[in-house]
Formats: sequence, structure tokens, C-alpha cells
Amino acid sequence: MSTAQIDPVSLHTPLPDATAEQWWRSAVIYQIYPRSFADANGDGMGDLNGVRSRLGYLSELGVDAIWLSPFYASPQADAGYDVSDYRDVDPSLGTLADAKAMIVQTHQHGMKIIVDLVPNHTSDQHVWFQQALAAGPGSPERARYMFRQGKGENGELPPNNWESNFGGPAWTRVADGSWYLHLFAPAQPDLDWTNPEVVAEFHDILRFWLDLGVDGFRIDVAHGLAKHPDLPDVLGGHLLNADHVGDHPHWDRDEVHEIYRGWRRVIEEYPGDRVFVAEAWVPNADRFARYLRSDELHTSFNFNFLEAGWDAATSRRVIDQTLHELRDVGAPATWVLSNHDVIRHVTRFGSGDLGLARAKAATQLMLALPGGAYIYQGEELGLEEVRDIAPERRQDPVYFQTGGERVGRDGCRVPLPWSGQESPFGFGPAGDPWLPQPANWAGLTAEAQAADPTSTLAFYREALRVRRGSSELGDGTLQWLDTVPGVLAFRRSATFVSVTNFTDEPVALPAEVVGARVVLSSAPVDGDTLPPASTTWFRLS
Ligand code: TEU
Repeated sequence: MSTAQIDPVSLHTPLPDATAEQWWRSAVIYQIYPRSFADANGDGMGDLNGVRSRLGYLSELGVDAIWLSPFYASPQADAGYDVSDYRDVDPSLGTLADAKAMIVQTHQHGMKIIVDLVPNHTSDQHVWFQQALAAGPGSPERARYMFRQGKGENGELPPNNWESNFGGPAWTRVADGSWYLHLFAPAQPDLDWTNPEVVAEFHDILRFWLDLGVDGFRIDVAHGLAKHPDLPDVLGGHLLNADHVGDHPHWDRDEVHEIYRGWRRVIEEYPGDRVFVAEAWVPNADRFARYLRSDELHTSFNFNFLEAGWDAATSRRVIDQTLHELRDVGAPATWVLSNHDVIRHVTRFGSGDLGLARAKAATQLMLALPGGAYIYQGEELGLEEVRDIAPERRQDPVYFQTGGERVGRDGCRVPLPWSGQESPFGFGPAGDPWLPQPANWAGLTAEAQAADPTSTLAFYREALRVRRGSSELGDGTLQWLDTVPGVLAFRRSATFVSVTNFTDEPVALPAEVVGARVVLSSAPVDGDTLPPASTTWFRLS
């Protein structure tokens, strides 16, 4: 799609349904990766009581809500994204009573709480999969999953050429010779979403957590649940790309939307303002927007922005496409730069001082864009990806399924440094964290940064404070200002302007903001220039 066709987004176009009650249209949501956030019992693994102990830190940081990656009963083959019981807490992370207390206390701290829902697959230890194995081919128990006969003379070849996201074939053979589909690890068998029993079970799981008071769900692999009925070979690459948008055999199929219409009806039965956020890696803005039609999901992570890199032109194109497509469906944009699956943005943007300067500038830009935003735990401390984890300490199935060819995601999942001079840096009272922490994190602990007004943590707190106090930030629209190449500047109101200098050189201030008051800058502002790799917010009188 070419940017030339995109209408300029008018500053005065009101968004449909924009009401103050819809908190999620403007919310800043903090992602907690529970096993790496805080460890209350000192076993080296974060837990829900650790989360409870740090709720004060999060409300002080100034976020509106938290989202927790899965904490359900799980053999932990994929760090909890392999769920064996959707209605219980994994013993390594706590109990259901801890989860209930966490929900209540999060609300007491004035924040909302979103939990993760993993509907594409269960764990191979889930009772359904165990029943399926026991019941044999052709049984109703097997019909909850994707069992098929193989190809070749004796069915010795997988049913098709699909690849696991984590490397290797997406099929595993069981003792009786049938194969089952797993788009991720073999320990994560895919459910068959054409089976009404599967649909009903997930409606019930939604209700279970809604009854406990959660404010919403993040939907894992939201673009993957529906599969082509004939399971044809993938042509033209495993990942979704522009060549097979709309007809990929297992990504972003039209049938997936009926599932979300059903979920929307369930969530609408509940009082309060509850919300879905989709993890949908769908590159085309128009296909992406379909998930956010008014009878489907409320929000969806905008991964095109995350993937735009540190580049002014690409970022502007993605921002324009997103706002244009979402305006048509009335949904707010949801920006994100880091999560538990991708290399931390300080490191993606070049590491070291330059990477950090760019990362802070990108974050400040993100926080000025129309809509909501997600922050991934540790980015407020300026943490880098940990690159030097020894092979024997690695945990991610991606590393093992690719024979080490892909290093995997452990580097963004290292337990947080809270205080002190050596590991576990206050992550827990004692114990060896499940992934090793770099020795040089002593200067990056939350405690050290809280005492330093020039720290990354102080910057995040200030940015969130200013955002809260600026009524034009969050939901709404923007209007671009003319700038030199490498600089993006936009108005959020007649008096609020955000300017990002993507270059590594100082750049003259755009004419509109000369003499304006600097509200916040990610780097010290000097006279009439924008510092290299920086974002500055200006208030015009
Ligand atoms: O991720 C799904 C997913 O699509 C990503 O693996 C994505 O393909 C990749 O990061 C793109 O670079 C979700 C969870 O976020 C992830 O942690 C789980 O491992 C996965 O689902 C399986 O449940």
C-alpha cells in the first residue's frame, strides 16, 4: 500500500465513541513478565507475591494498568505459554488465592489489570491432550486438536510443510502413527477452533477471570487460531508477508474474526470497562484494522511501529497508515517498542549511550502519539538485551529447536535488578535467578535510579507524569509539522508539540517551537537546537 493515498489526519476529526470511560483508549500499560519481575520466596523465580510487593513502585511510575504474561499452571516448556490448567496458578508462581489478592490490590493502587489468554494451543500436559492421546484416532477427544494422518507410503511424512515458529516441522508423530499440529513447540499442541467444545471452553475461561475482576485479556497469537480446512502447504514463506496476505493457510485467516465476535459478546455481559488486546503480527494496516471492528477486539499491538526501527521516514509512514486505518473502525492505536519476545529497544537501536538516547527518544515519541502505549518491565531502567547468557543457562525453546541457530528470547527476560550491588540485585531475598544477571547491573537498579534525577527511571516517571497532566495526550489525532529530513514533529493540540530528532547531529528547532517552553526532553536541550537522537515536548503559549 502506498502512503500517497493516505488522507492527512485532521486535528479536528473526533474519533467515534471517544468517551472518558474508555480508559484503554489512552492507557499506558506496563507488561509484567512474572517469572522475571520480583521473587518473594527466594527460589530464583519471580512470583505473584513479588508482583504484589511492587505495586507501589508501579503506581509511582505512573502507569494506568498492568498486563501479566501467563502465570497459570504450566510445565513451563515455553515459560508459561504452554498452559495445562487455565483456571489455576502455577505452583512456582503462587496460588489462586495470591492471584485474587493481586487483582484486588492492583485495583486498590488505582491500576487496572489485564491477564494473558493463550487460546491457540494448550500444553501437551493439559487434561484434554492427555485424553486425546489415550482415546486414539477418530475420537471426539482428538477432535479438540489438529490430528492428521501423515503422507508417504506409511504415513511417515508430516501432513504438510508447515514450520513451527520456533524452528523445525510444525508436526509431531504420536505412538499410533498419527501426527498433531503445533505452530510453536511440540509441547504446545494447536487446538481446533472449528470444534464448538473449544469455543465453549474458552468462553468459560474468559468468564472465570472476568468473575475474579480482571479488566481485560491480552490474546496470544490472535492471528493464528483459524487454519485452512484443507491444511494446504504454505507457499511463499512461513511468516506472514505481503505476498500471502488474506490467503495464508494459518495466519490472519478471515475465519478468526467469528471467534472474536463471540468473545466480545461474552465480555460485554460484564459491568465495567473491560478490554481485549490482540497479539496480532499482521503487517498490512487494513487487515490489522479488521481485528478492531466494533463487534470484535478493542485494541491490538502495533508491531509495525516496533519493527519500524530508528528511522524517521519509516516511523512516519507506519504512524500515518495506522491512524488512517484505525480511524475507519473507530479504534485507538496501541504503540509498543519492547516485549518479552523481541530484543530490547536500547539494544535494537544501537546499544550503549547512543542506543539509550535513541530508546528514550523513541519512548517519548511513542508516549506523545494518539492512543495507548505499552511499556515492558525493565525498559524504564534502560536495560539492554543480555547477549552473553551461557548455552547451559539458556531456557528458550527457540534456542533448542533451532540447534542454537536462533539464540532465542532469554536476553530480554533476565530478572529485574531492584537494589544492591550484586545478583540477585533485590530480585529476591536470596537465590540464583533463573537467568543470570549481568554484574554491571548494579548501577541500573531501581533503587540506584530512584535516587538520581538524571536516570532513565526518573525520565520515565516524568514522561508519564507530564502525559497524565496533558489532556491532549492519549486518545485523539495529530497534525504533522513540516520539518527537515530526519526530524518528525507534530501537534497534539494548538499548544502541544512533540519533536523527534532521529539524526545523530544537533538540528535547528522547527520555526513553530522557537521560543516555546520545553516541557520535557529526553536529552538536555541547548538553546535553539534539538539534541542528537532526542525527543522534546514543547508548550506554546
Ligand atoms: O508469541 C507469538 C508470536 O507470534 C511470536 O513468537 C512472534 O512470532 C515472534 O516473536 C515474532 O518475532 C506469543 C508469545 O508472546 C510468545 O512468548 C510465545 O512463545 C508464543 O506466543 C507461543 O505461545
